[in-house]
Amino acid sequence: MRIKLINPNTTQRMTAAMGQCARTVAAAGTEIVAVSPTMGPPSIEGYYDEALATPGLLAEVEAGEREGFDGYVIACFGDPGLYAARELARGPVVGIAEAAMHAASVLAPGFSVVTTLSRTKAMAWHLAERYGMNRFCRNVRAIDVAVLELDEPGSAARRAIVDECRRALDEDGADAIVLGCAGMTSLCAQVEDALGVPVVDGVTAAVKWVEALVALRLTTAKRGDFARPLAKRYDGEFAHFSPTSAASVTDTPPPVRPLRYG
Ligand code: 5HY
Repeated sequence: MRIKLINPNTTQRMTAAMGQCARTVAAAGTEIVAVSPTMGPPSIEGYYDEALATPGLLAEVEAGEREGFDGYVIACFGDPGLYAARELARGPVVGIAEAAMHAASVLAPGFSVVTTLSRTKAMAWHLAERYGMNRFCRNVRAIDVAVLELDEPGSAARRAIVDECRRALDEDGADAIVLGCAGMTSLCAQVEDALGVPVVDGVTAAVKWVEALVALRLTTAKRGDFARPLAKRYDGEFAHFSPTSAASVTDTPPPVRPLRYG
């Protein structure tokens, strides 16, 4: 199977790091293609960044449909454009916040999110609410390190993440941690070793979730909310985003695959 992992920001070194981590957990028959849009913000650290990252993300999903991808990961903790992407995709589309929160919710009675900037904490709370995770999410904390500083040589990010996680375990009643940034994926194992509790990275959690759904031949429901967008002509710079009524690859039934039960 082929999974497209989309980093909605344009920073290629982050995309490469995510792709590398994704491939360490992918099954033998799973190809991971990690991409970034060519247009948009180099990092997503607020609602404006997120809004302007979404068109490029959706262009990558539409391209993925033409290229025959079986499923998608939206590799940004705000899960930008998730529902719009599901309108375009035939296969499953999973956001890393969604995957990480659900995974943590079956590993512990409660988890805390540790993310980058304080200004994006409310975004994580909104996602917990949207995903029905409020009863599990004990707190959302931030280390106030910029997304693109996480992997800088000599960065204090790892230490800052571990220290904030320790405060979460001591003060929030959390028994597990959700890493609140795709840029933290490479640090997950080190943080978990330091803490001795489950630390969930959304990039790898989302990859395995999409892989499982595709292996079960489960696809996005193409009726109701996630049906293809209604055909209309968009104006101006967005004309090339105009949804068409032409039957697209998403209108064709998924390929028949033997179920992997044996
Ligand atoms: C992310 N921003 O995962 C988010 C993290 C955040 O560029 N990739 C980004 O702080 O919301």
